[in-house]
Amino acid sequence: MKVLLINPPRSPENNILKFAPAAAKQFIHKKLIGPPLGLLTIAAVVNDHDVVVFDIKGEYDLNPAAPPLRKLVKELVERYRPDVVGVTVITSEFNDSVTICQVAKEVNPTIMTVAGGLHATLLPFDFSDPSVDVVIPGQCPQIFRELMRAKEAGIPLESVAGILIRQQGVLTRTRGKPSSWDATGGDFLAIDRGHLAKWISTYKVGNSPDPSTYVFTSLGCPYKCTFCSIWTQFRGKFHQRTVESLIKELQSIPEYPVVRFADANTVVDMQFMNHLFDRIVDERIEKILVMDIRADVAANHPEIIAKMAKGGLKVVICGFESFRDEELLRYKKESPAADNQKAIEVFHEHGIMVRGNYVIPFDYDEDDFRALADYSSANPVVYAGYTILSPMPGTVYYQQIKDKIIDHNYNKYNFFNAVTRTTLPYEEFHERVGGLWLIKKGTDVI
Ligand code: B12
Ligand code: SF4
Repeated sequence: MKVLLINPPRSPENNILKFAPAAAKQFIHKKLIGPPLGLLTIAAVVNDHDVVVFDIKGEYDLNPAAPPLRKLVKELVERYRPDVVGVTVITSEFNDSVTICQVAKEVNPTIMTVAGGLHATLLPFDFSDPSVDVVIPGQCPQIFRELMRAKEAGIPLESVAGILIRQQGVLTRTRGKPSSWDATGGDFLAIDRGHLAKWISTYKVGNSPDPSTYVFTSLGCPYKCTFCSIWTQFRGKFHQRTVESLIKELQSIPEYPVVRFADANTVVDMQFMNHLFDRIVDERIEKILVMDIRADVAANHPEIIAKMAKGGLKVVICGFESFRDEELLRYKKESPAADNQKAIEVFHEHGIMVRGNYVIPFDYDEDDFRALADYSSANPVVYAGYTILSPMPGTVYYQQIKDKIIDHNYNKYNFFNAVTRTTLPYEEFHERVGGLWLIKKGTDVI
C-alpha cells in the first residue's frame, strides 16, 4: 500500500512577535527546526509498504514561495496517489492537520486518513471533523501496522484494538486491548532520516553551517509540572532507551554533526547518563550535543554536567519558568528559584551555553514584569526565552483556568499567544513579553 505521512506546517500565530518592540523582534524565536521523529517512527514500522514522509515545515523553509497549504497538499496527494494519509498532531497544528485530511478526502474520498501524535493522545475526540477516519492515541506503531494489515486484507477496522474509527459520522473506540509496545526497549524502532533528505539543508540552527537532528534518549518525564503536556501524554511514566541503541544511532548519523536530544527531561537516571557518556568518549563520538536539563540537576549534580561537557554537551535548554518560589511551587516544578542561579554557574563553569526559558502568567502587571526583568538581567544567560504560561489542553493548568479561557483557536496554543484575558491590556502584555527578549548575553544558539 502507498502511505503518505505528512508533517503539518507551523502555526503562524505569534502575538509576542507581532506586538514586540522593533528592537526585540530579531531575537524572538520564530520557528523550531527538527525532524518529526514520531512520523519517522511510524514510517519505520510500515517500511514494507511504499512510504513517503513529507515535511511541510521543511518544505516552506526550503521554498518559502511553495503554494499555500491546500494547494500544496492537493498536489502531493495527486502526485503520490496514497491509499493512506497520516498526520502527526500537536495542539497548535491541529487545524492544519485537519485541513490536510480534508484535502486528501477531496482529492480521493477512498483515502484513509489517520491522525496520531500528542494531541491525538490527549484529546482524541477533538477530531470530530468527518475528514478524519481514524485516530490512534499513544505510542502506537504496532497499532498502525495492524491497521495497515487490516486495510490491505479488507478486514473490518473494528478488529484493530486501540483506535478510534468513524462510524455513522461519530468517532468510536474499538474494543480490545492493543498488544503492548516497549517503544524505548525491545520494540525500539531505528528511524530512517533518509526520508528527510530533501530538507536536510534547512535543519540548521543558529549560525551553525552543519545540519542538526533530534535523537531521543527517553520518553516521558517523572515530574508533574502543572503546565506540561508531556507527562500527561505518557501518564507520568518515564521510559529510558538503552545506551547501546543510542551509541548505534549516534554512529549512524555522520551527516548530522549537531544532535539535539529530544527528551523532555534528559538527565533523570544519573547512572544511565554516566554510562552513556563513558561510551560516547570510548567510541570517540564527536558531536555538538544540545539538550534540555532541569536546573536542579545541574545545581545538585555538577559532576554529571562536567562529564557531559567533556563528551560534547555545548548547549543546554533550561526551563527556569519563574524567579519566584511561590510560582514554582504552584507550577509543581519541584526546583526552587535558587537552583536557577546555581545551575547557570555550573553550566557556565563548564563552558556550556544556556538557553533559559521563563514562562509569563497572564496576570503579570507592570511590577511583575519589572521584577522579572531585574532578576533576568542579574542572572544573564547566553540566550533567554520568554513565552506565555499557556493552558495547553490536556494539562492540569488547563483544568485550573479553563473558565478564564477566551480564545479557543488552537492555532494560538504554541506559547506565543495569551488565550485568557490579561491583567494588562492584551497588546501591552505581549509587547512587554516581547521586550524581555532583549535581556540576554549573546546571540541565538539553538
Ligand atoms: C521534536 C519536537 C519538535 C520538532 C518536530 C515536531 C514536528 N512534528 O515537526 C520541532 C523542532 C519542529 C518542534 C517544533 C515545535 N514544537 Co515541539 N517538540 C518536540 C519534542 C522535543 C519531541 C517530540 C518527539 O519527537 N517525541 C518522540 C516521538 C517518537 O514521539 P511522538 O512524537 O509522540 O510520536 C509517537 C506517537 O505520538 C505516535 N505518533 C506521532 N505522530 C503520529 C502520526 C500518526 C499517523 C500515527 C498513527 C502515530 C503518530 O507514534 C509515535 C511513535 O510511537 C517535544 C517534547 C517532548 N520531549 O516530547 C516537543 C513538543 C511536542 N513540541 C511542542 C511545541 C509547542 C512546539 C512548538 C509550537 C514550539 C514553539 N513555540 O515554537 C513548535 C511548532 C513549530 C514552530 N513554531 O516552530 C510541545 C507540544 C505541546 C502541545 N500540547 O501541543 C511539546 C510537547 C514540547 C513542550 N514543551 O510542551 N517540536
Ligand atoms: S516541564 Fe519538564 S520537568 Fe516538568 S513535567 Fe514537563 S518535562 Fe517534566
